[in-house]
Order: sequence, then C-alpha cells, then structure tokens
Amino acid sequence: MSAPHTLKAASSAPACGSSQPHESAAAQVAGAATYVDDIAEVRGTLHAAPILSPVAHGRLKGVDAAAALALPGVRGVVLAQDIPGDPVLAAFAHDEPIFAIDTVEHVGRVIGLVVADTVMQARKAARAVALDIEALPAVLDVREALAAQSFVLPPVRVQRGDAQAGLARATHRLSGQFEVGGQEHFYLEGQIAYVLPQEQNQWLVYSSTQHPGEAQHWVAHALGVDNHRVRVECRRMGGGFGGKETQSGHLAVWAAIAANKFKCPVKLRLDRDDDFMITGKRHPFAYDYTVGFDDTGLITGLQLTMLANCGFSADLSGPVADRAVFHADNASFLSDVDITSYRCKTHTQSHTAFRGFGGPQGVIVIETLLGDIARHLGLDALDVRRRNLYGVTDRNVTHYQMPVEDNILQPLLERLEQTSSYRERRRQIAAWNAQSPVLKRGLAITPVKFGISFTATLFNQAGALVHVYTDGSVMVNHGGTEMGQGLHTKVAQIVADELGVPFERVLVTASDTARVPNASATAASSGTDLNGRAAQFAARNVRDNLAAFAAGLDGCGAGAIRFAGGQVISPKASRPFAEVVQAAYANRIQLWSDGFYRTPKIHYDKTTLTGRPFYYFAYGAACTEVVIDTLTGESRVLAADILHDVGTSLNPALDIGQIEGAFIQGMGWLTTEELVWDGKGRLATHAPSTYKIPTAGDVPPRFTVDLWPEPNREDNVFGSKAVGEPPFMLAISVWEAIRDAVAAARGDGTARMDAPATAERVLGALKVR
Ligand code: MTE
Ligand code: LUZ
Ligand code: MOS
Repeated sequence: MSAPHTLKAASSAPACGSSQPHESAAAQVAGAATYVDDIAEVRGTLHAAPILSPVAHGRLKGVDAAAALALPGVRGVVLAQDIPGDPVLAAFAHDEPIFAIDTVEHVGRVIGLVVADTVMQARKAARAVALDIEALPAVLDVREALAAQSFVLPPVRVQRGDAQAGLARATHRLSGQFEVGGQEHFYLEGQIAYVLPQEQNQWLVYSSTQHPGEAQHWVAHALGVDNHRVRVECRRMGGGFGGKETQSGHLAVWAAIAANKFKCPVKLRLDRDDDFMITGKRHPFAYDYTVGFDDTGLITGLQLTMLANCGFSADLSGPVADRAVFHADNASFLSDVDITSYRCKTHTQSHTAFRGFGGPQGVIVIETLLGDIARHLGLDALDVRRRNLYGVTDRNVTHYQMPVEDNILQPLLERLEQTSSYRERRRQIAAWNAQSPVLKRGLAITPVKFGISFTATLFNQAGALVHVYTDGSVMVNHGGTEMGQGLHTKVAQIVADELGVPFERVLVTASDTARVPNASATAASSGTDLNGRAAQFAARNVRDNLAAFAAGLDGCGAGAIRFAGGQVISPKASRPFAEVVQAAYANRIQLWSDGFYRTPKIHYDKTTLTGRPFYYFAYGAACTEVVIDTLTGESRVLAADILHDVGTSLNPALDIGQIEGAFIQGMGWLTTEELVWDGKGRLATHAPSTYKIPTAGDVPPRFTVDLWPEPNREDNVFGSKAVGEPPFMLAISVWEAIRDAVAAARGDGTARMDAPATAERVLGALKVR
C-alpha cells in the first residue's frame, strides 16, 4: 500500500492557523486509508450476523436454530446464555441486556448471532433462525408513552422567573403542539468490530468507534475480565456523527462473546439495512407550548413540554434531553420560563447521540416560535429575533443560571444582515412572490448559540502522549478519535508548533486504549479542546526538558530558549531540533511525556440543571433563501450565507469543511430525511432507496462561509473554538425560510408544520382551511 503522497516543502511558518491538508486526505482519495474492514484478516477468522426480532414488543419464548445450523459454513449461534460475564451491558444506566433474554423491545432487537465461515453464509443463516415470540402491546408514540408514564429516566423540570405570570401579562399568546423527526447517521462506513483473542485471556478489538474506552469497558464486563485485558484500537472511522459514541460498543461486545465461544477471531459487520434496523438515531421530539409576547414580539413567558422519544433503553438519552433543555433558549433571553422534559420509553431502537446531541431539538422550538410570533404580529422575523436576543450587560443569564459572558450575537447578526443583503433581498423576494403564482420564495436568518463542554462534567478530561524519537521525528497519541473531522490534523499542528518543528515531522497514530487510558468519547465537539490541550501539555514537558538541556549548553536561562522553524534557538546559537534531540538523548534526557487536561470553571447540579455546564459558547448565523413549488411541495435551497465563530481558526480549511458539512447534514434532517415506523413498529425507511440524505446536487448554488474574526475569550487552545456540532443548527434557517415561503403562499400569516419539511408536509401546510 504505497499511497502517492504529495509532500509539501517543509515550511518554517507556524502550523496552527494554516490550512494543512487533512492528515489522511491523500490516503483516503487513493483508497489506501485503512478502515476496520481493510485490516488483513487473521487465519481462521469467523464472521457473525445478527438475529433480529421481527416484533416490536414481545415475550421471547424460544429460538430454534436447527435450520440455520444445517446451512453450509455455519459454525453455530451465540445467545444470551453464552455471555461469560454480566448479561446486562455495562452502559451507565445498566438497563439493557446485551442480547434479548426473555423479552424483545423493538423490531431489530438483537437476540443473538449466527457465526459462519463467511459473512454471506452468516447473514443467510441468521434469517433461517426460527423465533417463538408472543407479541405484547407496544408503545410506539411519545404521547402514548407519556399517557402510560413509560419513561427510561425520570422527568426533569427547569424554571426561571414565573412563567404563569409572564403568560398572564402577555398581550398575545400562541399555544400548540409540534413534532420534529429523528435522523439516521448514515456514516458511509457502517458499524463494524473485529475481535481477536490473544494469549492468557487477553483481547484485541478493532472497532469503528468514537469511544474506544467505553468499548473496552463494555467488552471486559461482558467477558468477565478486568479492563486491562482488553485493548481497543481505532485508526479512523468513515464517519461517526454521534452514531458511534455508544452504538459501536454493542458490536464489539457481540463479536467478543462470539470470539470467546468459538475461540477464534470474529468479525461483525452490519449491512446497511441491519444497521438502520438495529442502531439508535437522533431522538425524535414532540412539544407542547404556550408562549406569551408583547406587541414588539418580546417573549414575556414560555411554558414548554419536551417529549424525547428515547426508544427502549436509556443509552445517552439523559444527557441528550438535558442538552435540549439547555438549548431551548438558543440566542433568546427567556425571563419567565418553565420547561419540563420527559424521557419517554418506546418500543423502537434506542435513540442516541447525533451531531448537536439534543441541542438541535432545543434550538428548533424557540426559532419556530420566533418565526410564528413574527408572522402573528406582521413583523420581520429578524427584528423579532433581535428583540429577544441575549444582552451583554443585562438580560445575560440563561434559564439554567449561567451568565453569558462571551456574547457576540448582536454584532455577528448585524454583519450577516449586511453581507447577505437581507433587507434588500426581503423586498426583492416579496416583489418576486407577488408575480409568481406557483413558485414561492422564502428567506430567513437564524442564529446559533451552542454550549461547549460535555454536559456530563466528568467527561471533560483528556490525556495524550508525545514521543520524540532520536531523529527528531515526533509521534503523538491522544484519547480522541478521527472520524473525518480533522482532529488528528489539528492535534499534530498544535504539537508541531509547541516543539517548533514542521508539521510534516509530527505523526498522529491510531487511538488505542493501551496508550491513553480512560479517554472520553470524541464527542460534544470537544475533541480538539480536550486532546489538543493534553497533547500541547505533553509536548511542553518534552520542550521544557530540551530547553533546560540547551540552556545548559549555552549557559543561559531555560526561559531564553525558543523553538521555531525546526530550530532550537538560544541567545548564543541556533541548532536544528534533531541535533539538540540527539545530544539530549546522549545525555539521558527524557524525550517523551504524557499530558493531561481538564476543562476549568464548569460545574452544575444534575437535579435542577443549574450552574455552568459549559466552558464557553460557540456562535453563528445563517441567511438562507429557498424556493418551494406549491403544486408539488418540493423545495430547494437557492442560497446560504453563513457567518460562524470558530474563535481563532486552527485550520480554516478544516473548519469551513465542518461548517459546510454540518449545514448540509442539518438541511437533510429538516427537509428530506424522514424516518417512518409503521403501525407495527417496523422502520419502513431502512435503506437509501427510501431514506434520502442530501446529495452533491442539493448543495445551494450560492454557498458562502465566513469565519468570525475574534479569538475565544476563554483560554482555549490557540484561541480556537469547537466547530463540529454548532453549525448543524445553522440549518434551522432552511426550515424557517421554507416556512416563510409557505406563509407567503398561504397569505394568512401562518405556516404550521412538523419537521422535516418533506414535499408531502409542505403540500399539507399549504392547504388553507
Ligand atoms: N465530521 C466528520 N467528517 N465526520 C463525523 O463523524 N462528527 C461530528 C463532528 N464532525 C463528524 C464530523 C460530531 S457529532 C462531533 S461531536 C464532532 O465532529 C467530534 O469531533 P471533534 O470534537 O473533534 O470536533
Ligand atoms: N454530553 C454532551 C454528553 O454534551 N455531549 C455528549 O456527546 C455526551 N456524551 C456522553 C455524555 N454526555
Ligand atoms: Mo457528537 S453527537 O457529540 O458525537
């Protein structure tokens, strides 16, 4: 595998702040980047396929594998009784059997595996397993779940001020219900794990996972061994998007149980349909609201009930639903607010992390209400959004009691309003719509304010290892994982600058639980904030050792030594980095170190959801123009102009790529990506034939991304801000622009609709009663 590499001339300029190409880009386009399924299989590797429940809720009375066992290549089946350790997954809530034991709780629930010589033999045989299941009544809808008090976790209520009084003194009130659909992650590389038994009850696991440490812990718990016997490695994922934060761990556990039973390496790779049927998705939400406001559109009171469809188990639903509560304000100061969040248990897949992690389900409510308020009052929606914006010196504390200290919403919105020619286009669109009976255009600017830190405070820690070899080359290993977002590239940039060496001298290697233990998931957009800092600290330790050594050579203070341009520079001499490293090695100086980082300032009370859950906020805004066809309900995004805050960009190309990708992924969530479960709880949309993600052709013809030119006001690595998730919510401007177009077509100042705004829903919303 010799990838054609374009080696850039080693530059002496700092790496941070420059658009270094993604460390895997060349290998990826050449097909030479290794994913789990590309790892050469060890002789004797067996392949597994899952046995799935066809029933949403039922008593599992028997599994008859005789027909499957008679098929060619089949080695056997794996069921709950084959689990040597705890049959319940080591997930935080401890509420999920690894394989269904006596009940099945969703269509696609994994009951066990068939293991065979080839993957096709295993998949065919899995379908031949006869299941005896006595169907029970299934809860398929969140409102049914609420009525039945069917919850995976208890409800949470957050209040500030007096919502009832705020509603009572309002001149206007709107109440209603509203639903937002879920979303399939649709990572290009499906879920996969490859487990290899090693000597003396040790286990090597290759997993496409955002959380190797969790997979390690889960596998060890299921096998009944200590964590140190399980090593999990992940070089990269072909996309994760939150879908490999916990869901990937299930595959590792299932494959490990099979590997244990057959004493052979076992690979488990799901095909796309099974991946859809088995794994959790973005949580669908339903809402009940009453909002009160004055003649200017200022919200005086909000009563909100959020119903999160969590599926059959808790998984990450607690922190997801918490984040939805934390983002129900988005950019608006809510003086008097009362939010109740229900974590509903339904008989569907167990819904999980997905880019934004509940944030989008919070932000979309308030932005929808602001659009409705504007239309109700005949005001421009941007003016109403501005009217409710967080202040800088007052109206600057969130409903969960966190002061917003870094608010740049006002100038950011002002600049986007100018650069997008919002007012002018508003007039043009009104004139255009007046002469266009069938096609109608719509326009919207929506802001984003997204809290950065894991809401589960303990996860905000990271470790890293930096090794400097005697030739001056540098290897970094940290607890984060690469899923395409460019984390490894950014960490390499940070380490390169800390040591003053060219970017090309730094190599980031696969994530590995044997190198950095107890690492958090790469999630909550905090990959660079956490691991970048840990790696910086590790590199700093090595640099300090080298500085002390060089100071000794030249008889100066260590503080006088600089590292830049591949040189170690003292007041007396400038020496190549590799030369100093060699000399330091010869003098028995330590050339490698660990680094550890924990996010400062954060804390909060888990029962009242009050405190400072976030280190800082990332901001942004998007101006989107759409056109809808009132005869077919189809919509297209014509233009999107984005102004987004990444602090001081570590890598503008990667950051802009993240912003573009997040916007398009968010656009898919709100337009064409519709998950449909039928009356029996079967997911009817389980392949690209029926589930439509955006394609290259859906990218708006005009698509501009500008970065806000100010560093992070908190002390974060290089002055940067996290970028992975926040821009996802910029796509809510697509939703609001579509509703603006719907309102233009209806002409009565309303545009009620559930999300996503599929062609069918848009047509439905156009019907004037
Ligand atoms: N970008 C790509 N290309 N692929 C992904 O899977 N995941 C997103 C985001 N950007 C993702 C992505 C999600 S959900 C998160 S939380 C962050 O990347 C995680 O990486 P980071 O913390 O390093 O930004
Ligand atoms: N909190 C959060 C979390 O804000 N984002 C996450 O991805 C997450 N994952 C696990 C637990 N809490
Ligand atoms: Mo991202 S949803 O935090 O993996």
